[in-house]
Amino acid sequence: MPWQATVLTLFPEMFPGPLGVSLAGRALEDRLWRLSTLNIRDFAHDKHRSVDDTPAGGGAGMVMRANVAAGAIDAAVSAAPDLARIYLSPRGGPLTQKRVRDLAQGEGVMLFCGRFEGLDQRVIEGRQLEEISIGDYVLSGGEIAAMVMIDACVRLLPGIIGAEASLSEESFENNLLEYPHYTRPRVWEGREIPDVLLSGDHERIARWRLEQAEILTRRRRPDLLEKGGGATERARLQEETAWDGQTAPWTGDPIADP
Ligand code: 4GS
Repeated sequence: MPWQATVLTLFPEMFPGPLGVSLAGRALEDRLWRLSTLNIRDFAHDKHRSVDDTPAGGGAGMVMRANVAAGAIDAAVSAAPDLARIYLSPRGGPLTQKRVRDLAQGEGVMLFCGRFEGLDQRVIEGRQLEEISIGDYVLSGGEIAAMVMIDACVRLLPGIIGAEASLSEESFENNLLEYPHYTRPRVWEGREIPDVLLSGDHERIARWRLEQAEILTRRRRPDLLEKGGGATERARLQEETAWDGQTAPWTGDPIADP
């Protein structure tokens, strides 16, 4: 069975939306992953099919009803019992590349998209939903957050990106922001591609890129450096240039550190 995303939403017509084009869209056509939506409103009981009600204790806005939400969740779980059960919410733990990697390696995700002020707390607890946030801002609904999560997972599925290296070198896999990228022409509006990138010296290029990544990370995201940003890259480069104790294969003479 391919990786599965089941989205519970009041607006199923929003899907696949952007997930239907480019990398994710092609992969969907190729059946490398599966998308299904459930309309939460189909689980409403009353004749007005209402899904929300006024908040207990008063206050602004509306709350998604527990029984309606639970009906949708239970239907999704009985169709696909082994998916991670997630409620997208700004109260959740932050979505990280590590969580994305783990989710992409599993069977798939069931994503509950909230609208209004939120979902009755008893459903979150009673159905053991994991709350995840895509960032510290407030959306009008969980659908776009769900698309963000699905997109981040799908691009990691086996068979989707050819170049594995382009995945392991990118931001957050190593707690470093990415080094700057360039392509032709060499000069554009008077701005040149840094000479080192045209030198053909792969060792120097690797060092320059690491240095640029570290400068950028220190300036913009010092919190990533605290988490050990760039440690593995520094170790790798160190190893590649650890002349100490090496001997020349042709004479056996010790090699002086250049
Ligand atoms: C997020 C977020 C979000 C919160 C949904 C207010 C409608 C809205 N979901 N990460 N109710 N940030 N959800 O803003 O995941």
